[in-house]
Amino acid sequence: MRPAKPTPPDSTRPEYLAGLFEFARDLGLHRIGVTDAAVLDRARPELERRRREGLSDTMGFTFRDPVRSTDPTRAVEGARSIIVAGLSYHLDEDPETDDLPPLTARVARYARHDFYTPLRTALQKVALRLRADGFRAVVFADENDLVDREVAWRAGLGWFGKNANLLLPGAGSWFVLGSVVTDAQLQPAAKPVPDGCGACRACIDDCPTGAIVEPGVVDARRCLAWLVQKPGVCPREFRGALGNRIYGCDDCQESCPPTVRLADRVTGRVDIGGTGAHIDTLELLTSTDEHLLERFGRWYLAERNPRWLRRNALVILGNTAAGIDDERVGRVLRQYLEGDDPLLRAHALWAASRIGRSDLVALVDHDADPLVRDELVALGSA
Ligand code: B12
Repeated sequence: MRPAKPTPPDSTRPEYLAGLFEFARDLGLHRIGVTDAAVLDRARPELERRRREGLSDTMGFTFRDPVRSTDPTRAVEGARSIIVAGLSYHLDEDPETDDLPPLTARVARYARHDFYTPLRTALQKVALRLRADGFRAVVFADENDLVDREVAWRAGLGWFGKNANLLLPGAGSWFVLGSVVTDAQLQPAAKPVPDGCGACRACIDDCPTGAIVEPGVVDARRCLAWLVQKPGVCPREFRGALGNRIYGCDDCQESCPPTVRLADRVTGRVDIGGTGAHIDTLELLTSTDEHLLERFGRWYLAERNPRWLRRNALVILGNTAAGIDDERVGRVLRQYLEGDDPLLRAHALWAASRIGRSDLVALVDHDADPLVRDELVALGSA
C-alpha cells in the first residue's frame, strides 16, 4: 500500500521560510529572496513591446511566448511562491586584459566557467526539500519559461540598472539568477529594492554600440552579447566594435560604478571549470567542429553549430591581426577563403581586407556566392 502523502508543514510560518533560506545559503547561494507567483504584469507588456518594436530582434527565449514566460502558474500548475537566488560569478582571478598575447579572443565573465550548473544543483536541493515536505517545486534558471530578472526584482534581490542588469545591493551585478517555483505558500517578506543608479548613465555612454536605447532597455539588434550568438552575417557596422569578443560582452557592467566598486564583496568560485577568460583565436579557427562543441558546447550556439564561433573568430582576426607577423594568420585566412562555407568565406574576406592582405582578397575575386559578392561590393573590390 502506497505510504500516505505527508501532510505538508505550515509553510506560511516565518521559521519555515527562514529554514529554507538558511539551507539555501549553506548550499553556497549568495543571495536569496521570495516572491509570490502572480503574473509578472510589468514584464509582459515590456516583452510584447520589445517584439513589436523589433528591439528583441530575432531572439526566441522568453520573447517567444510572453504570456507563458510571465505567468509562473504556467510553469508550475498551482504555483503560489517563487524562491529566487543569486550566485556570484565574480572571480578574484579575473585576469587583466592589457598583457594579453596577440590574437587572443575574450570571453565574458558569465561564460568563462559553468556557473549555471552549480546554481541549478543548489536550487534542485531546495526544491527536493520542498518536495519532501509534500509541495510541488521546480527549478528555472536561464530558461524560456520565466523572466529571471523580474522575479528576482520582485523578490527584493536587487534593482534594475540602466543596463537592464539586476544589481544586488552591496555587490553589483556579477550574479547569475535562478528560481524554485512552488505551490507552497511562503510569506514574501522583501519589498523591491529602490533604484541605486540615480543620475549615473555610465553604461549607456560606454556601450560600444549604443545598444542601451533607454534606461533599462537594450536594443538586441545592437547588443554585442546577442550579435555573437545570433546566426547569420555579422552586421558590418558592428564588426569593429566587436573587437576581440568571442562570446558575451561585459562592457555595460565593467563601466558600472557600483558593480566595479563592490565586485569583491561577494566572490564566486569555480566548481566546473570552463574556457577561462581568453582563447587563442587561431587555435579555435583550426579546430574541428567536434572539438569546438566539446569545448564550448555549454554556450548558446544557434542550431548547435560552432560555425557562429568561427564567424566571430574571423571578425576578431580582422580586428586584431593587422601588423602581426605570424604566417599562421595568412594560412588560416586562406583555408577559410578556399573553404566551402560562403558565409565564413565572406567574413574571412572582410578580415583579410581589414589587415591589408590584398593577396588573400584576390583569392575570391571570382567567387560567385552572393554573400561573398556582397562583401566584395561593400569592400569596394567588385
Ligand atoms: C534574452 C536574454 C538576453 C538577451 C537580451 C537581454 C535583454 N535585456 O532582454 C541578450 C542576448 C542581449 C542578453 C545579454 C546578456 N545577458 Co541575458 N538573458 C536573457 C534571458 C534569456 C531573457 C531576458 C528577458 O526575458 N528579457 C526581457 C526584457 C523585457 O527584460 P529586460 O530587458 O531586463 O527589461 C526589464 C527592465 O527594463 C525592467 N524595467 C521596467 N521598467 C524599468 C525602468 C527602469 C528605469 C529600469 C532601469 C528598468 C525597468 O523591466 C523589464 C522587464 O523585466 C535571461 C534569462 C531569463 N530566462 O530571464 C538572461 C539573463 C537576463 N541574462 C543574463 C546575463 C548575465 C547577460 C549578460 C550580462 C551576459 C554577457 N556578459 O554577455 C548580457 C547583459 C546584456 C544586458 N545589458 O541586458 C542574466 C542576468 C543576471 C543579472 N544579474 O541581471 C540572466 C537573468 C540569465 C540568468 N538566469 O542568470 N541576455
